[in-house]
Formats: sequence, structure tokens, C-alpha cells
Amino acid sequence: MEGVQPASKWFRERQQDDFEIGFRVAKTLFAAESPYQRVEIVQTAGHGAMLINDGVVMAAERDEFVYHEMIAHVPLFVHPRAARVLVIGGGDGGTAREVLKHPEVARVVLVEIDAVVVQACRRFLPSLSVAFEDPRLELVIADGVAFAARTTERFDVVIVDSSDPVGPAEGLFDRTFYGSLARLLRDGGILVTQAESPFYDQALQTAMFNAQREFFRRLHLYLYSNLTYPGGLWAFAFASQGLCPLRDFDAPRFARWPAAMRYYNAGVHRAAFMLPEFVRKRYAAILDPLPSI
Ligand code: SPD
Repeated sequence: MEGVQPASKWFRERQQDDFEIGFRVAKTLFAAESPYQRVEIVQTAGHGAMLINDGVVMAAERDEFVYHEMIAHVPLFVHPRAARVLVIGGGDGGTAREVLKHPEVARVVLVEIDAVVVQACRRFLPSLSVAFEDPRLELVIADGVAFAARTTERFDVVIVDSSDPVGPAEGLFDRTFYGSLARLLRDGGILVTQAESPFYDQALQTAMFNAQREFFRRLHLYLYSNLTYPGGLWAFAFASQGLCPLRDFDAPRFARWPAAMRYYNAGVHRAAFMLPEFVRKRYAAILDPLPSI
């Protein structure tokens, strides 16, 4: 059932075998088997061009700003001055595009395993892949797990913009990988990782937080809602050795921010860490309590 089906012109993504989300497809723009996965970009009828890897929606023009603003600006408005940023995954360029809006960022290293994703997005998703034109960005085509284990460079912020934990992204949810990332963060560094759905992926989230907990003194979960990921409500994990996403949030810097945002603002930043009761209770023993603000 998964994948683009020419007869019906609908793409359906199946979630855990009892739920599907569907998008009407106007035309297939790109389709190829890369060494890692099937990469497709389709023009949907209502959600713009959409990147689909192995039958799973990665990004759609209509709502990608939600995911990319939230994964990038939350850590960058908490870190006092992030000069070096590492993005692991994110081969569509959307996360790097947002990171590069920060003038204090002097260098972004983006490590993507799949060159086909980058090539396809450069051609058919230019509003995301515009990031690759920025001279501050170095693109490395490599396995993020291996890169993190061997690099000697240190970063202020690391962002793991992964797909789901199957296929090429499996290692990006592993304890050993989090240990490598903790090692390559400079003092005061922040790690943000794509953390799946609080409705559908509770066991995975528990394992992920327990693994990150071993390496980070402070750990939080924050939420966003979008149109194109199954269930709509999705999460990121925020880990640091001390910086607090609320107490250290630089709201005055955001107030002076010249670039237009479409989802992120000071209120959304704070509200994203206020967890619905079923989420708060589930992770209360693993995550840090939030200061009252
Ligand atoms: N279920 C899909 C989760 C995908 C998250 N990453 C998407 C990459 C966008 N840059």
C-alpha cells in the first residue's frame, strides 16, 4: 500500500499497520532507488512538492516551515552564540536554511548519507535546498554515525534531522551515537534530535531519552504540530550540559530578529515545552522539570 500509486494518484503512508495518511498526487517529479532507499518527490494536489523516502513523508512545501523552524531556532535562541553548527541528516536543506538565518553562525557542517536526496531536492525543492548555496555550509556525504565517531571538530549546536528509525537512520537513535555527539559538543553545547510522535512512538521515545540521559545533564522534550506527519503532533528532544530552554531563552534577541518566521515566535518557543498531561506523566521520571517562568 505504501508509495505513490499511479492508478489512484494517491500517496498513502501507513503508520503502524492500523492508520494511513494520504495525499492526492498531481505528478511524480522524481523517483529513484538510491543505494539506501527509494527517493521520490511528487507534486501533490494540495500540499506542494513533497519529499518521500521509502514511502514516508519527509517534507512538503506547504508545512515544512513548522518542522524546520522548530528544530533550528529553539536551540539557536537558547545558545548565547552558536558559531559552529552540525546538522546530521537534513539532506533536503530545510534545517540548514533556518540555521543559516542566524548571523552568529559562521559554519554549518551538514552530513547526509544519501547524495540522491540532496540532488533531487536541489532540483525539485529549491525553497529548501537554497541552503546549499551558502558559503558557510559544508556538505559532507557520509554516514552520520561514522562521522560523529571520527570527527575532531567541535560544535556549539548539533541537530539530528533524521528520518524514522528504520533503514539508513536506524543508527541515529542509538546510545553509542549520542555518546559521540556529547563528545563533539563544545562546553555549553546543545543537542536537538528528531524524536518522533508522542502518540505512536512512546517506547522509542522512552529508549531514546534513557540513552541520551546517560550523556547529558539536562534533557527536555518539546512539541510541534504539522499537517503531513501521521497524527500531527510530533516531538524534538533538547539535551544540554546545563543550558535551560526556558531560563536561557534569549527573548530580547528574538524581539530584534529581522527575518520573518511563519511558526516560531517567543510564545511558541515557551509553549512547546509545556507538555500535555499524558506526555508529561509518561516521561516525568526521565526528563528534567521545567523552571516556572
Ligand atoms: N516520519 C517522518 C519524520 C521525518 C523527520 N525528518 C524529516 C526531514 C526534514 N528535513
